[in-house]
Amino acid sequence: MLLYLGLGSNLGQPVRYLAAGLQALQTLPNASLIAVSGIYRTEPIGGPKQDDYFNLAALISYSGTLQQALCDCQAIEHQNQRIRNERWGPRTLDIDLLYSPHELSNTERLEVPHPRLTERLFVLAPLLQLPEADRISINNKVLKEWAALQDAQHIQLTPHHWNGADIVEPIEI
Ligand code: A4P
Ligand code: MG
Repeated sequence: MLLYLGLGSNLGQPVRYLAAGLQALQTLPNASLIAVSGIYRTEPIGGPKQDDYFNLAALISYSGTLQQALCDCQAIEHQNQRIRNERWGPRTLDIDLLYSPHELSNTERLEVPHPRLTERLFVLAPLLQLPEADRISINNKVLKEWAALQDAQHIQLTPHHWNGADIVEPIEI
């Protein structure tokens, strides 16, 4: 199945954690990385006062169920020193299952589409850079319409990008 993921980090060296997350997804035997968005620096939404986040979205092809994908993503978070304490608190690596074109889940342990996807610019902006994302419709609105409804949330595209193996900054000439 095709699966859109959202990655976020705001502890330690966030860009390194995002790169480690993508590299780990790439090495999963049952997943392949199809596309990665740009990397955004975003103001924290919710939770305590905390540092800015770095967020990106990725499209993977996954052979398995959504529940198995959640387990795989949580294992990757765990390998990256993710400690769960307060909700919406700072984290080294968060991997959320955002959307799958053919799969739904509506349990407490797993809600796909992600329940807060439509109200967060830090998710919508990177997601909209991925293939076919402009066709995703949730509650009768496409993602661009949801993005236009948001109050200003400060987000900024960084010069970092995924080169297929790592997240790099363009070299200045
Ligand atoms: N869970 C249910 N549905 C899903 C899903 N679609 N994807 C369950 C992933 N997990 C899902 O998540 C808590 C539980 O949600 C999981 O055990 C899983 O069974 P968590 O990652 O342990 O905790 P969390 O991330 O603190 O909670 P939550 O509610 O997922 O938070 P969000 O919504 O992910 O928000 N601001 C900026 N700028 N950038 C960010 O990335 N992230 C958050 C976290 C807050 N503010 C942010 C950012
Ligand atoms: Mg999460």
